[in-house]
Parts: sequence; structure tokens; C-alpha cells
Amino acid sequence: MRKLWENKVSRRRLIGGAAATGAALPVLHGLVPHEGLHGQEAEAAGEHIAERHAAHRGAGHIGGVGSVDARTNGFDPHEILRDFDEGTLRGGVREWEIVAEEKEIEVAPGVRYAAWAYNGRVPGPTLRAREGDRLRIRFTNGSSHPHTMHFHGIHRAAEDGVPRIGPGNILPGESTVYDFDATPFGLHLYHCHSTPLAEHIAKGLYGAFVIDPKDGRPPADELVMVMNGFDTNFDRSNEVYGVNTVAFAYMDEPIRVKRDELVRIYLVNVLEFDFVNSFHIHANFFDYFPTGTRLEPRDFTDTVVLGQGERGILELRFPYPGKYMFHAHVSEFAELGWMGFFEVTD
Ligand SMILES: [Cu+2]
Repeated sequence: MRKLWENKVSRRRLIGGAAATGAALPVLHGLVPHEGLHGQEAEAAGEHIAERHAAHRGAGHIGGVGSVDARTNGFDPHEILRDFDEGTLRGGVREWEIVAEEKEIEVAPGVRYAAWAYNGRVPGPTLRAREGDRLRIRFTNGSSHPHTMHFHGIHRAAEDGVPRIGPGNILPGESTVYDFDATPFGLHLYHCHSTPLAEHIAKGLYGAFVIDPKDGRPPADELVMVMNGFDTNFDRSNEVYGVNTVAFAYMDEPIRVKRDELVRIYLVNVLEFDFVNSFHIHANFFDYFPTGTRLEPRDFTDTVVLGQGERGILELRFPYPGKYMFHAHVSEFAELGWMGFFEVTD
């Protein structure tokens, strides 16, 4: 316990000190390789990051931490934003094939993480259905640990994807089918529910699950943002934070949106080890629909705070062109990767 407490304190003190000098971002370089990795690997990664860091100092841009090659990971946070998987309709049933597997991913430049992934991505595919659809998800466990798929929604106990109920834990090499109706409409999530639960979620087995209302929502530029984090040194506290996994992905390359166009953000918090996460937009306000289960917004605000597993839909328009920051208002998370920009053009 003492070690854990010291880690937290040292991490926070480092960040606080760096923020005070206006040099918060380089903390990621100093912090992650040393606390996050061990032995030779740590030295190699440390040198690697130091090189990249030196190269970027000259560039002088705030997110100057190098970049993660999407080809190495096999998924791109920019593509995940607008990638909705509506499955395949067969005989009136919407079907998906999902495979859990072990996969090493890069979560910040030079920082690798031994993840568990649904269909090779973290977060897993954004599954999208319409209220009342019959859903059938064929799940195969291609990893060496037992896993499940637990969907938020209203369904029978046997379809709930928890150990010892219905098919229970799906053992390595085995498959099952989850079969239920899409209800209620809103923004939900799915995740593994095997134990230890925090580990199975933190390793990357989660994804957004959108159920559209029967009559749909107004047309918009729709974006999925899954707020997550990575405990790279297994101390049950995260060293890297982001949206759709890669730290600073949208700092390095802003999310491009059109002036005055309706933007709809499906925001999910799957963070483990931290009780809350948040989303704050600069120079703008949004309508907020908690869990997306009502068609009228509850709030008109610029910041929302979400607990673990909480999610909501944000709708906004950008009236002016330019670059607008968005980030966790938990400053520590922002400085460890959870910040980005929208770039608004005519
Ligand atoms: Cu699992």
C-alpha cells in the first residue's frame, strides 16, 4: 500500500512542479519510460523517447511528443472517431463477430502496452443498432485468459456476460452467442466482465454501444470518444490517458469539423483506477444528453464529469473558424495525454 501511495504522490508532485514551470508535457517523457517500464526495455524506450523529445523541442508545439504510427497498432484514433459498425443484417437480425485477443499496442510515442483487444482494437468496435433490433453477437475468445462480453442495456440474465450465469466465462478457444434486443435507445458500452474485473477492463476489453432511437437523431457529424487510460507499470494507477487510446492523438492532428455544422459526440468513460473523468470544450458550449436516453438535453454547459462506466451525448456547433482545445478538466489527465484540438473550417 505504501508503495502505491508513494507512486501516486510522486506522480502528482512531478506533474504539479512541471505545470508550475509551464513545462507540463515533457513530464510524460520523463515519467512514462522510467515508471512505466523496467530494465533494458525501459532504458531502450527512455533513450528512444528522449531522442524524439529532443527532435520535437525545436518544433516547439505543445503536443510535441512525437507520434504513434497507426500502422503499427493496426488502428487509428482518427478513424475510430467516425467508425460505426452496424453489423450484418441477416433475416431481420443484426449480427457481429467479435474476437478477443492479446495484442501489444503503442499508447504514447515509444510506450508499449500489452493489451487485450476486441477485434484487434482498443477501444473495440463501436457497435451500432436501432431501438428494437434483434442483436446476435458471436463472441470467440482467441486469447489465453477467460473473457466475456457484458453489454449495458436491458436483457435476460443469461445474455449478461458475467461469470457463472448463462454461458459464463468463455474459455480460451471457445465461443458463445449473445442474443438480445436493442433497448433502451441511448449510448451504452460493452466490456469484459471476467475477474479481476478492473484488470480485464483496463487491459482494453471495452467499446461503445450505440442504440439509435426508432426515428433516429438529426443528421450530424458524429464522433465516438472513448476516454481511457493505461496503467503501464501495474501499480493500479494510470500513467497514460487519452481518447480512443493514443495520448495526444488529436493534438498532433486536430479533429477537423465544419463551421456551423452539428457535431454529435458519443462520449464514454471506461477509465479504471480513477473515480472520475471529464470533458471540457474551449470557447464553446454543448447540449448534454446523459446516457443519451432522452431526446431533450439536460444541460447546456462546457464541462461534464463522468464516473466509471458513465457516458453521454454532446451536441454542439462551432460558430467561428480556428483551433479549439478540448481536454479532461482533471488537469493531471490532460497533461498525461487527454487533450486535443478541433480545427474548424468554413
Ligand atoms: Cu476479460
